[in-house]
Parts: sequence; structure tokens; C-alpha cells
Amino acid sequence: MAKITTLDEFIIQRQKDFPYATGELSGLLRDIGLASKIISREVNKAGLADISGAANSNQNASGEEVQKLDVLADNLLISCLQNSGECCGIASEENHTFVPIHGSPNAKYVVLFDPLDGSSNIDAGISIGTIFAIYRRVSDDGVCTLEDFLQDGVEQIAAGYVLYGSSTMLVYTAGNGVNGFTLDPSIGEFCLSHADMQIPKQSDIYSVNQGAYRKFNAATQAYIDDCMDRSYTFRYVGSMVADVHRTLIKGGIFMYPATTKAPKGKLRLLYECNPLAMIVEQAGGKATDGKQRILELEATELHQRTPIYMGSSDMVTQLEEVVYQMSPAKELV
Ligand code: P6P
Repeated sequence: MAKITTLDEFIIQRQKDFPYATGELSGLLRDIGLASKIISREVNKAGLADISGAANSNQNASGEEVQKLDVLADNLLISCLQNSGECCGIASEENHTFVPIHGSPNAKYVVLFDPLDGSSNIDAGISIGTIFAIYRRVSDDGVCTLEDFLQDGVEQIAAGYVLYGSSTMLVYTAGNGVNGFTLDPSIGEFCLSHADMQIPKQSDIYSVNQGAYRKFNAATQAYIDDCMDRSYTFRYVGSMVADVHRTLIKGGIFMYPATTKAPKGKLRLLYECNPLAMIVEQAGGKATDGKQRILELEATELHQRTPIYMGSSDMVTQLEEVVYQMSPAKELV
């Protein structure tokens, strides 16, 4: 039987590889793993809530309030991170501003996350995900400040996602490659299943909401036209973690461009695009807003949005070239 390496064992092993590494980061990753196991359990029984609860009620059979899953996921992540004592504050899609963790005001890290991205897809049984980013605080000890969260993506010290799909997978990077762990429900452990993930440099899959084609800029339309001319395969789940995970495994390009309706795009920079861009880059891919590296975009607001094109390096480079060739302001060389 092949040796099983659990997430905890892997984190401890990696900590040995980096003597300067302290246990705090490992503790944070373990806490996120714990919260993810509980979220996975709740997501997997979501469809039963109506059966177990009164019809059209937000209460279950025992009359308990059934929280919306994304609020539940948010509370679970905050609770697990509070227990670790390693996190001095969090920011998430579910909270207008950042949330200091008063029990550990002098902790060294802050965590940003989208607790349940794509949650509107649950009713359709479509895969959804948790996305997280970990930074060292920049403020002095004491209650964290907004500046601790408004850091550019290159400052992330770890990032990852959990995919609640046909299986539950946790994929993370601490800046030394990308590794994937699949939850074995029979033992309640995330087990190493995808060591040192590498994204193919080229592929024939493109992923975008084709229905919004007419709202995209000319360069994006030209790139999509070229994909269709090459008879590339079109795949789009409409759940970012699922689309990016497939791109990581099979290669391709995932796009959420700016549109006439959303001139800054839809996806959030701090807790969706930056963490997934770190993962893709660490796996050998690229992530851009069309002109700039996602990880170098200036963080100015917690919930700011950005257009994003990410995936196989050759495909993203080609997209950037089309944008450059069609940009009215390209510098004359
Ligand atoms: P659209 C899900 O609602 C989400 O935030 C991402 O997970 C996904 O990539 C995107 O929105 C899908 O948006 O406009 O294509 O439905």
C-alpha cells in the first residue's frame, strides 16, 4: 500500500526543510484545513437541509437556524483561526471591513479569504470553493490595521484553495511549489495526492463566460476568436475555484475580463485573484490583468476588483501580446 502523507505530516516535514520557518505558519495551515473539513461536511449535506427542515423554512428539523452556507463557512474559518493564536486579524468577502482577532493581538499573520466562492452554484450541485491568502502583518504589535491587509500579492507568504467537488481537495503553496491534498472522509485527513503540481505551458482549453463576449474589449474578443479558429475546447463552470483547478491540472487559460457592465471586472483582487495567481505562478503558469502581473497590482481597497487572465504560460503570454498589439497607447519602439 502506498505511503499516506497527511497534510499535517507534510507541513511538519516542510517545516524541517526550512529551519528558519517557525511553527506559526504551519499552525495556520492546519487550522484552515480543519475549517475546510467542517465546511466540506456542511456543503455535502446542503441538499438535505430542506428535507431535514420544514419546507421553505430556514430552520432544520430541530428548529435550529440554518445559516446560509457562506456565512457558516465564514464563521467556521474565523473560529478556527481564532483558536490557532497565530492570526491577529482576518478579512473576507462576507465582512465589509477587516476583523481583528482580539485573543491574539500580537500574532504575526493576517488571513484573507473568500469563505465559499461560487456558493450560488450549490443548488445546482456545482463544485464551489474556499480561497485563502496569508500575509505577515506590517503593523507593530497590538490590534491589526487596514495596512496589514492592503498588501500587494507578491507579499503573500502562503495561499491556496479548497475545492468542494467530486472530492474535497486542499491545494496550497508557501512559495516553494504547489501541492494538493485529497480529503479521505474515512479517516478525516487530507492526504497528499498531487505532489509538486505543474501547469502545462500550452493547452487547447479556454475558459470564459462566452455569453458576455459582446461586452469584452476588442483584444479579448480577438483572442477568443483565435481560440475558436483553432477549435480549442471551451470549458466554463462559473465557479472560479473549479475553473482554476481544472486549468492547473489540464492547462488552458481562465479569463474574467473587464466588461462594459463591470469595467474593473468582477473578481476580487485580494482574496480571489492574488491567492490563485500565486498558486498558478508557483505551478509554472502566469496571471495578468492583460497588461500587469496580478501579484504586482497595487492593493488600495479590501474589496477591489480586477480583470484576470491566468493559466498556461504560453497562452497567457499570447493574450498579453494581442492586448499589446491592439492597445492604442503602445509605445513606439
Ligand atoms: P459569471 C461565482 O459567483 C464567481 O464569483 C466566481 O466563482 C466565478 O468565476 C464567477 O463569479 C462567475 O461569474 O458572471 O460568469 O456568472
